[in-house]
Amino acid sequence: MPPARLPALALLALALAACGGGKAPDAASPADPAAAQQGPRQLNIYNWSDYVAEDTIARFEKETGIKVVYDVYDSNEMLEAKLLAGSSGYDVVFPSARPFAQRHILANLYLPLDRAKLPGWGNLDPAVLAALEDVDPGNRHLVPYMWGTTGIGYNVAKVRERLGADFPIDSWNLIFDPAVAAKLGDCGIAVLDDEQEGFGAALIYLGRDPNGVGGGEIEAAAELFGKVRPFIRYFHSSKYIDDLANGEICVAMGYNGDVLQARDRASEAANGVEVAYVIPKEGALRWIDSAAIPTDAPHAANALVFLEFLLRPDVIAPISDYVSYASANLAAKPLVDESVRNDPGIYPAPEVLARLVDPKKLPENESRARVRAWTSIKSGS
Ligand code: N2P
Repeated sequence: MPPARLPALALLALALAACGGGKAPDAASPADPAAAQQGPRQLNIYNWSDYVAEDTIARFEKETGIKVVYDVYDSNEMLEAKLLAGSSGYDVVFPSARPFAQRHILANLYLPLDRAKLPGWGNLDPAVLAALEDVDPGNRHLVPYMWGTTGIGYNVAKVRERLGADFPIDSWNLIFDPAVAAKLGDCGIAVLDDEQEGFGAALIYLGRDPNGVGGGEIEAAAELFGKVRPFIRYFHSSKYIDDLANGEICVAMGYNGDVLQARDRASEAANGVEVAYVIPKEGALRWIDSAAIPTDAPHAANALVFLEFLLRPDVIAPISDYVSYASANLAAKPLVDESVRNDPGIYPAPEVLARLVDPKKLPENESRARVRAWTSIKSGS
């Protein structure tokens, strides 16, 4: 079944994941490849929601005979909480590079990869590997998966109706200018429930460094959110996909591929809703998500089999097509659908790429202060 298209199932999966249900250890370890062929042929994957194609998991199970337990999350914090609690039971997880995978590697939460088991490694884009070098020196732990941006998804007709046909839709002002947001509040503005994304976008809109520390960044972002809080319908990191597609909301701070999936869902449903994605002119955060094997993975050998599966161009290209994200697999690019390759929301033009900012690992006390401030921003207190 495709978890990517079934929010109710996804929720169930989250609940099951919370109970740690359904996972049994076997004897497999990366040091013992033969063990991958024995014992329970299982693999426990914890991935972002809406992040594989409909048939990806079934295809892997059919080809390898390994049974997959597939759970989903919609924030790095959920993944991190599981990893830090220990014994998550997961064999493959997909953290964003900064600061998450970076601090997980420092905390020895991931196994070094056995490259001998990953002959497809050479398919990866050297530029993406280089961009991860500071996070994962020597690219020892992370297999880069997809990368993208956090920008604005919107309902073309509803926004135009409220702002006028000539109003340029190219700025974070849709969310952060109280005069603009006030006009859109009635049709619904959604914001990611993620302090890195929330602070990042607010600081970029203010013309400040999203990684800035010690210059009153938290206060400035909180003040900005305070002005538009009455117009924000909710903070959530995945609900906006269906809501945009159904016309339930008209603006969302969102991940590029998720917004484009909303666009595709609307057009498949032929419901007359047109969804578009824009990387604001002020700039946006860029992120890179990777696959990694937790140190205590019960089926680590099977995890390597799955990572090698993902490294195959014939596997990753259809995933890219379905989820509307750019993969880190250079060899797969010619196989990716032309409409995806030519979509500037997926492969931005060089001048847009130049405006993207990588989040950085902030000092611990700053991260904690942001988390606290984010809670009050959301509650409007
Ligand atoms: C997948 C969202 C992944 C992007 N639905 C956030 N890193």
